[in-house]
Amino acid sequence: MQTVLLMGFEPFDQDPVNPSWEAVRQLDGVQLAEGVQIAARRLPCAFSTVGKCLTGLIAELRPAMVIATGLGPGRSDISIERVAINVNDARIPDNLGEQPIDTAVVVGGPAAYFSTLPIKAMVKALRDAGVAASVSQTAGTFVCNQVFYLLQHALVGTDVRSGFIHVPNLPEQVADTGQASMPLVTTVEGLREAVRVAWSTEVETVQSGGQIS
Ligand code: PCA
Repeated sequence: MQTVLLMGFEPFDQDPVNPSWEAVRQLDGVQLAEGVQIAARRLPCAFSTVGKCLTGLIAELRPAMVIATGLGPGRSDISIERVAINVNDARIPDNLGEQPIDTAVVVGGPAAYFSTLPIKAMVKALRDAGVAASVSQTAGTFVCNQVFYLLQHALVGTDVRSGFIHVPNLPEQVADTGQASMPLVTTVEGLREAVRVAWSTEVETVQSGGQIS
């Protein structure tokens, strides 16, 4: 049996829930193809502990593909991230009260890593399935970007594909602000399709996912 490791985050910034974990937990055990199963795991939202957790999961599960997900407050669609950068610059403290500013994720590491997932094929498949999705050019500079960078750093040179997806808030999280949101059922279906396509796509789709600025 091969494993696709799919991760979501614990709540942060005083939110009682994190839709990334609420969604991926529903996909735990889902069979993607014959002999391929999703294992869903939750990550801590803390700069100092999340790396150990990530490498521990990779060592334990020996996954054939890894996708991490997190909440992107304000995102209006399933955002397939293109690039992780070697910078921590926290606007708010993490769940352990740490707020690194302009530190490296990996001292001496490359400036950035690209996702090794077929990000254009994933966006196309989600849109074809009626789920709003786009390529995102930045995963931010908080814990999600750190995890994305550490993930790509850990798997560079292997044939294990990996990447990161940001998901929107749940409607109930933004009832008082009117920010963008996506119902949980849509996020779950979007992530299921994203993982399925990431697993089964051998040749990336050629289609613009760019932005002017
Ligand atoms: N989102 C945050 C960290 C945890 C999460 O779900 C981020 O985008 O960095």
